[in-house]
Amino acid sequence: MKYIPEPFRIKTVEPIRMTTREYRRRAIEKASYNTFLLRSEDVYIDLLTDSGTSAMSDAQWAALQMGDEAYAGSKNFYDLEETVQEIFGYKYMVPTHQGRAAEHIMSQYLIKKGDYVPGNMYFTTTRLHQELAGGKFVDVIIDEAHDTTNPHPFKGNVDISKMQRLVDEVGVDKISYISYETCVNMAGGQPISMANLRELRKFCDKHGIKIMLDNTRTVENAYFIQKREEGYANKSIREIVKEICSYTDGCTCSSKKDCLVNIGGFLAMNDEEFFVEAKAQVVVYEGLHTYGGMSGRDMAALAQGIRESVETDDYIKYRVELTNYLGELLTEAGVPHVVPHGGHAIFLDAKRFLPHIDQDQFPAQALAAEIYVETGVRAMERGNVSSGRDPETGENRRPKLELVRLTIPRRVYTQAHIDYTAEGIARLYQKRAQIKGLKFVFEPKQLRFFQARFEPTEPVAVPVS
Ligand code: P70
Repeated sequence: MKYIPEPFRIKTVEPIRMTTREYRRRAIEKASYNTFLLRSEDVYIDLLTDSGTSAMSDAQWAALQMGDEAYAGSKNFYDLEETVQEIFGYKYMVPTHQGRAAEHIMSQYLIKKGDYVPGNMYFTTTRLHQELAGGKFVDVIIDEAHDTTNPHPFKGNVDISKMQRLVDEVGVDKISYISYETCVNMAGGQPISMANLRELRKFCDKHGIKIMLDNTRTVENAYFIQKREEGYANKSIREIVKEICSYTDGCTCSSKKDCLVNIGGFLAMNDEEFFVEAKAQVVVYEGLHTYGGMSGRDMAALAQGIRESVETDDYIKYRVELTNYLGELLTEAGVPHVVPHGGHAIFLDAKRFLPHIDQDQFPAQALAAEIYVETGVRAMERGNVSSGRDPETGENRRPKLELVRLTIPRRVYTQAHIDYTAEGIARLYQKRAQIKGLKFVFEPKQLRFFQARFEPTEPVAVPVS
């Protein structure tokens, strides 16, 4: 099995604690079978998310000491602005405290009530802000993305014929922009190809439609392009990232992922009018336009993180290949999961793992809970609970993909942690018939997955180890 040794050594350690199965059974009951409600202290290996969970480098920790905490005009803002211009190529940038704040400001400006917003699969916060602005999300990702076994190398691609159909049906005036995500999270961390983006650019130029990038995982996407797409093997990650951004009109970014920081985000664009309005909105919701909800030191660490993410190609290779290593171990053990393996996570296919549980009894939610009890590893549901209810019918959306995400934080866990995780999940797979479905006991109206509470549809038989 191929494993890429870490391109760093460890300078600071944070102890983590192994608990007993009985302890974890009580902990998950207290958390009402929602891994978001577990205490971090009760988790051994935390694969809930790659968001804000990266280990910062010594250079980033040093940058924190250089924070200029002036209310207005912090030098760290200007450094961040220059870094965004240089690495991503956009003319203007407004910092925000995290990605969804950028989505909020962009959606309010670009979407008119009754508009349609096509996108290569939804993301939870992105779609919610589109809906809150009066828009309707339309999925235009290629069909292959909805099939967990399809080996297509660029399952994040947009199906241009679906875009054409939307234009024909509703007219370009009713389309706000296309929301284009790199390494599509909900599809399993699946990349887009440069060829697809180029073709989309042509289509959008013809119809006068803007392309707004979700830039959260563009560096990971660049690695897949370098590895898989003809003509890119000798291009650097930095060049590929810049080329991706060059075909788009602006971006939202959650800096908590590829940009290697624990908090932060930004909104960037080339259109000056949009920039003026974004600055006006950021002071209402975030803070002055030269900090947007971040401290000076946070902006310093972010600028350094952005530079590091593309400085050498070694880092991103190690990062994506570590994820792949987990996927390979699960393949060997016959555990059903999304292929090809994504950049930030391996996604277990809960429909195939637990075929005896109906989707309205939330198999992915139940599986994430049982993985925790079996191993102390925390994962995240990405299925019917995350997808929420259709605002028109009020029914659960029952998405095609019912997944559990094992998300790898950046520069945090070693090969031994990955081995341990894969062994535990393979063991649970052998006992899968004992796992029961769940029902809601508390269901929040928006982004319900974060705080929802559940109980088993029948009492859970404690699996015999
Ligand atoms: C995750 C996180 C955040 C995210 C993202 C993409 C492609 C925007 C954002 C928002 C955190 C998360 C968010 C909602 C549900 C579960 C988890 N993804 N676009 O774990 O950015 O969190 O900074 O506001 O992946 O995948 P932010």
